[in-house]
Amino acid sequence: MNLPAGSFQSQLTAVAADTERLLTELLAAKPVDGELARPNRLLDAMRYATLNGGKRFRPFLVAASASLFDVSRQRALLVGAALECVHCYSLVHDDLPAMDDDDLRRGQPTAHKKYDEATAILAGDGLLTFAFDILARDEVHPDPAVRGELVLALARGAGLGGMVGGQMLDLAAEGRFDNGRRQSLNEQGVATLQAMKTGALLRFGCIAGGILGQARAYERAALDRYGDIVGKAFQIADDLLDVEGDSATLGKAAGKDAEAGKATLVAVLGIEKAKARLKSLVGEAETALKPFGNRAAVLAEAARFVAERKA
Ligand code: GRG
Repeated sequence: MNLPAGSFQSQLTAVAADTERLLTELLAAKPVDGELARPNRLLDAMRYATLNGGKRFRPFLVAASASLFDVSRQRALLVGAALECVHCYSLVHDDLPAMDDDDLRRGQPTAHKKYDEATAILAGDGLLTFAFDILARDEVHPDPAVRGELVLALARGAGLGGMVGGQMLDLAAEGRFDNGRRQSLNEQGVATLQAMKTGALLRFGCIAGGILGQARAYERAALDRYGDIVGKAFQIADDLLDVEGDSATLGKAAGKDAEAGKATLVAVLGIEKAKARLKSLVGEAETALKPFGNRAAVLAEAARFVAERKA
């Protein structure tokens, strides 16, 4: 698949700027229909958690997959903004003392450091709920069945059998429960944990374009496969960065996984094998995208970006 040099980066930058604008509008001070008030401190913390320079890779996945089916950009951006709200909530809660206990996120104090724990918990709750508020809006799609499908898919990706479930498995593997006994996981166990914790939201980003575009079953299946592969690659790259990256570039503490004895594929396979796995996943991503031909070149490039990212 061929793509003019720099296309992926420029599309990512454009989606990031549009998402920032849209989230700023959505999180304005004025209450919308059905709301009584938007308390200042809560709104401030929700804005702090979302409008702070994330890569916006998930909204990019929605925009790029939606563009395969000529979906309007505004609709894709709204779904991307909803997904980003869930992602940002998960980061706020993941940083809390009861979870990863981090002081730094995206190069800034974490939400509970900037505000306080109660405010950070409520900001996360507010963002999670807000995601579904966005998806339920008429502007997302005129057909309520499409909106319902998006709501269901995001709920499944974010919840019990997705990200939240994956986080629970992660904490158990770390030895947080059961008197500190670590639940040792084999390669398959680690892969399942990561597909849930990290992969499920990325996968939603990829299939969302197919839902919005009312794509055919084989096209949805191809996006689902691609999303699964990108999720795996994203997590291996993240684990490698934790081992090899530095905190200044990452904007968060490095080296925490080994310190916490986290279940990662890098820990199970070793660095060299993990790197080889990452490389082969990039090839698998290209294969998954074959049904779309050159129109999916930017998604293939995105898989390479995930594998090679430095932050
Ligand atoms: C607390 C319910 C709950 C879930 C936590 C997000 C998460 C699940 C754990 C975070 C641990 C972690 C670092 C996972 C690796 C994948 C990941 C979410 C990385 C951060 O995503 P990026 O790189 O971040 O897209 P930006 O800042 O660019 O948005």
